[in-house]
Amino acid sequence: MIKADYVPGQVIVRTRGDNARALTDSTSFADKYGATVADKFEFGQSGLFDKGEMMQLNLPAGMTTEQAIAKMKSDPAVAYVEPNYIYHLDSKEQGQPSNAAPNDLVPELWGMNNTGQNGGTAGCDIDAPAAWQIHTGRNDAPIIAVIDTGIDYNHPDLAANIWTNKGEIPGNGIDDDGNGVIDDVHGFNANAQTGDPMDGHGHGSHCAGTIGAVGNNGIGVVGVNHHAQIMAVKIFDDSGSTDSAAILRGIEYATKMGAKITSNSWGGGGASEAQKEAFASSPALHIMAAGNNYMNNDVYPNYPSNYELSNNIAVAASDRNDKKPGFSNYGATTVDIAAPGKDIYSCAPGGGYQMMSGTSMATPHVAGVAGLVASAFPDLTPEQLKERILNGADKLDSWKSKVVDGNRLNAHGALLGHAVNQQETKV
Ligand SMILES: [Ca+2]
Ligand SMILES: [Ca+2]
Ligand SMILES: [Ca+2]
Ligand SMILES: [Ca+2]
Repeated sequence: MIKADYVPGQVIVRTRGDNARALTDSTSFADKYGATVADKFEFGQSGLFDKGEMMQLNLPAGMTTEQAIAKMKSDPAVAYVEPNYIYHLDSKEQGQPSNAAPNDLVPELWGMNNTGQNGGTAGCDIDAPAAWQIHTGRNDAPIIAVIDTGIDYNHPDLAANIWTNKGEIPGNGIDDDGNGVIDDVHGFNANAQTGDPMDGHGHGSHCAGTIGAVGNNGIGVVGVNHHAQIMAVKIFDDSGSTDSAAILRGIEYATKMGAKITSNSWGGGGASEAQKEAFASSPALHIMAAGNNYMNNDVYPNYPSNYELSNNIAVAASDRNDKKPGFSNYGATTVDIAAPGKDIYSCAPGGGYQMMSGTSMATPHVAGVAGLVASAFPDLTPEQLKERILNGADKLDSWKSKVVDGNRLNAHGALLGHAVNQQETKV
């Protein structure tokens, strides 16, 4: 039995090579099972199964996903075969959008700067103002890809910080840069397979605002980065659904177009060898939500955050008093860090703002700090970037049994490369 939800009648297959050549090509492999190739994915650097191919197959009528997996598993040309799993967003609640916000570092942004407003505890924040005294980001900084529901790239508090594909001429119906996507000016819609990643849902724009809403522009909110290059990679449709194939296309695009950091506020589904390989082979740091199932991920694994990779960070949500909100998953060994993820105020599509909660909102705080550090120190490897973020985190007793080393994100510490608060909530 396959435990997680998946798209019926489809599989993701990875074939092998023998170092010199592929054992089969995708079309003859599909033909052998009466299937058709729906998509192929290129992840060059893993070297795990030299010369093979990763593909999405549509199975013939009458063959179930379970039957296909059972058959293909015994095929010597197959490295692995798995369902095309279905994934969901990791946000909990959604407030009403509001256009009212007089300036940038508004009191709603307790995660950036907590002085005890609105029932919070002073200091339970990421020390953003201290970090901004060191660095505020750059418009030519390393690219941060938001792999989500898309981004409202016209939002007045985001537009200046959205990545632009310089090789692509907008709106001419031509794939000018030859990357396989027509008119992909600000990113890719991996779900509909078009060049338009506009957000019709809200989740992705909210995440983008936390990473890099334009700072000091007199409107809305301020992101962790005042200036940034944010790439919109839309894997979810506007109702918030997606599957493994769209996710693979999204990771493939972000990698190909040079993203150095990816922000992944989604999960569910099952353990996917294909996704693990995609993340592992992508030379970026991948920030991943721990999930909102009230669960201990050490016992009940959550994906993608539980993949054991050198280049990922799993993120739990903290609240304005440095407590764990009930919904947030945790894991003393499988969750690396906590970050603000309850009552987070950020951008909404159409130029507005809204409050949302979830490990979905914690993840872009970490992705934002990763972007800020990468902007200040562009030569760091993903592993070095990860080390700085974890070393620079506050080490809090309240988080010790819940995440690795009791880490709660600190932007100032990440820029300095060492912890600035060992236990700031002690009374
Ligand atoms: Ca603090
Ligand atoms: Ca293109
Ligand atoms: Ca074009
Ligand atoms: Ca702003």
